[in-house]
Amino acid sequence: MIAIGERINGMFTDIKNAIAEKDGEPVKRWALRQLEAGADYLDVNVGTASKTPADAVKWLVERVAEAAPNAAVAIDSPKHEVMKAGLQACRDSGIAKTMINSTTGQREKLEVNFGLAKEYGASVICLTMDQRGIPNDVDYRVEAAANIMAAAMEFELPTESILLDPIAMPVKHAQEKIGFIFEAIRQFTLICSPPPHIVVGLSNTGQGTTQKELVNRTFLVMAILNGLDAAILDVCDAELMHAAITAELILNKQVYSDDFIKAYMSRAR
Ligand code: THG
Repeated sequence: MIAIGERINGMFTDIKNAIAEKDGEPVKRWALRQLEAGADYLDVNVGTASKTPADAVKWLVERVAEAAPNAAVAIDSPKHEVMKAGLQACRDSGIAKTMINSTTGQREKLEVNFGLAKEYGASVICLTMDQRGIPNDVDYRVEAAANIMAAAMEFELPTESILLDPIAMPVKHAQEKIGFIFEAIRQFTLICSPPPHIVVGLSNTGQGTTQKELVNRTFLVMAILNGLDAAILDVCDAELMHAAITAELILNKQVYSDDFIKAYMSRAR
């Protein structure tokens, strides 16, 4: 699984305060802690924590690079100027492996973000929605996904550099629609060969529940069975990571050894 650490996000109070006070320590701590816990990428999201998000994302990326110059970074923003500033900051501070999180499937957005992907050699998370808004069923998601993959081919981006996101929602508020996500994931795996990666923002699902760790963990295992191979998640939740690793093992995507958790953690990244 491609594990994308969710924790450097202005939605969390410590990161919000760090941005406001220009205190790099919490950012550096979370960078190292998440990498230690098995993160392949660190998601960097200013959110609403700053009135000058392009400056704030640059500052966050620089702090991550100070702590971990070999880390891979996903810039998480819907705003073009923030995305561009984040990718440029990665380049300037020596971070070689980058990801765009995210674009929608709207033609203008794809043109802009696929252009950035080529310019910066970044992979791209694509939300499977377009100008029609948040998806409510399977067919819309799959149609958006097919359009995205056709555009990726047109822009000569390899399928391995695309991550389709079916847009996970909270079980608490959209219980009857969760099944759509699994069906969409199954259909995404059939769109082209080799298939693109498939990712969700996992913590969306358990949001607001009293047992969010259990909800997130169970959802993740079910999604992996259906073809999910990436997630933006709490990599520091060891039970969550161990469940994901074990699900992949049972599905024959990891080689068994008596120490399979340790083997996964020491994998090349
Ligand atoms: N898809 C993509 N990117 C995404 C998302 C997605 N990025 C943002 C988000 N969704 C994924 N990241 C998070 C990070 C943290 C939380 C949820 C999603 C989270 N919320 C707490 C909760 O669940 O209760 C509250 C946070 C707090 O402590 O204030 O943990 O879907 N491509």
